[in-house]
Amino acid sequence: MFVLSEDERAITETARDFAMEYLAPNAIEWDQTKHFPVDVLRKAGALGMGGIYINEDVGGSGLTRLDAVRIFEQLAIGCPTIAAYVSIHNMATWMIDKFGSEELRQQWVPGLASMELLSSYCLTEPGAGSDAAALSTKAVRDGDDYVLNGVKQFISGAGTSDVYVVMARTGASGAKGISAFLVPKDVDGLSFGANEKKMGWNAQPTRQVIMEDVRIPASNLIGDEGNGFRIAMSGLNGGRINIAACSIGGAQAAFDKAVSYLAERKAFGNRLLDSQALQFQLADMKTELEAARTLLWRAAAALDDGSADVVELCAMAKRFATDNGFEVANKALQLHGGYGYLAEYGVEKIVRDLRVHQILEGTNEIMRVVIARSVVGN
Ligand code: FAD
Ligand code: 2MC
Repeated sequence: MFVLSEDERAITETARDFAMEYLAPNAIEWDQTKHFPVDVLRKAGALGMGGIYINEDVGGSGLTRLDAVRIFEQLAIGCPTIAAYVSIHNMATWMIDKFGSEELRQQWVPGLASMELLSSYCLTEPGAGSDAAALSTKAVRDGDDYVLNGVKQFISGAGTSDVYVVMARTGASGAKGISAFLVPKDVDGLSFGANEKKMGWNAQPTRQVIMEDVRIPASNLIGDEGNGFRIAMSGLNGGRINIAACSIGGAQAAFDKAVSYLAERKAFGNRLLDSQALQFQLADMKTELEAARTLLWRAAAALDDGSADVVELCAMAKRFATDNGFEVANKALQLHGGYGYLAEYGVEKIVRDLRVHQILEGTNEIMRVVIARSVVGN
């Protein structure tokens, strides 16, 4: 697992080359202008990055979760925000491929895998975030249709995405009353809130998704009625390790910038890089990144193998990589002195982008809830 085959190396290099050519040179400007680069996403799609672990019969790349986390790390070296959107798109697309009917798969997944179509994942609501099973968006069966009413909060890609994977209540309260639906963008009654003003993740939109008597065919149900929460959580296992990979990539970029900066910067008659105090900081940062990456690969391999402990391993990797990724990026900023605080050096953007990884796809407190359950057994 730790020594990459020739194919695995080629896949990682393709992602790195793409990130260096299309993401890194534009990341600061996209952050400042709040530009969501759909044209560049389509280029990623053409390289197979819209359906990384999607089945090949519907246009996916058929790769492993281990391949995916290596790809997301490379993309995030170029821009964590764009890498993270691509990861959410892969998660939503995978849910349709894995749990959707043959008809839904054939109709939607080829366009999503190529990123001609973009997708969003809609679980969170204004009144239900961490306690996702308390969601209140309703889907009521009416003949051959379902009619959806409710509001989803903080939806990444909303307003631009063509496809919304929406978790809504079809039954009693709690997790077992939830179902998953594919809601296309052009349906009547679907609208979007204002683009939120955020600390980071500025190169992708975050909006409410508002459903007022949205009518969709019953065939847009993903999986069975009452299975939506489990489907949503299964998607998030992969989502969590992918976000972890985005933190490692962002932190690696900030670390590399710090090393280059210290090699250039002179103070007290020497290069700052010659200071052993600073070298020790770099040594610890490098160790933390490598430890996070090792745990991440372990969790990804568990997901590939369908191991019994996959849920807690994904939660551990998400918690550990997003906390340490943020800390490493923040230390890299400090090592740049005052220049680290300036936008043009690109480090403060990484710190702002990585901060939210500790909050979304399940807060790091919720990751501890999940891990602790595996300890105490409930
Ligand atoms: P709350 O659940 O209200 O939590 C508040 C605080 O209490 C947190 O610190 C939390 O950790 C803590 N807390 C809550 N319960 C417990 C507990 N039992 N034990 C210990 N501590 C607890 N959601 C989507 O569905 N799709 C998206 O695309 C999406 N994109 C997002 C993009 C951005 C930029 C942001 C900021 C959020 C996004 N989210 C998305 C929502 C995100 O998943 C939620 O914000 C997150 O799950 C937390 O929910 P909350 O904000 O309601 O916080
Ligand atoms: N993988 C597979 N199945 C899971 C699972 C997982 N990670 N977590 C729960 N389940 C199943 C669980 O096994 C149970 O199934 P069954 O009915 O067969 O027993 C069912 O789901 C209900 O689970 P719980 O009883 O554990 O549900 P509970 O209400 O206690 O909540 C908790 C579980 C807190 C872990 C869950 O609500 C949670 O993960 N909250 C955080 C929400 C979150 O991550 N939001 C992210 C939104 S997306 C985002 O931010 C983006 C940027 C895209």
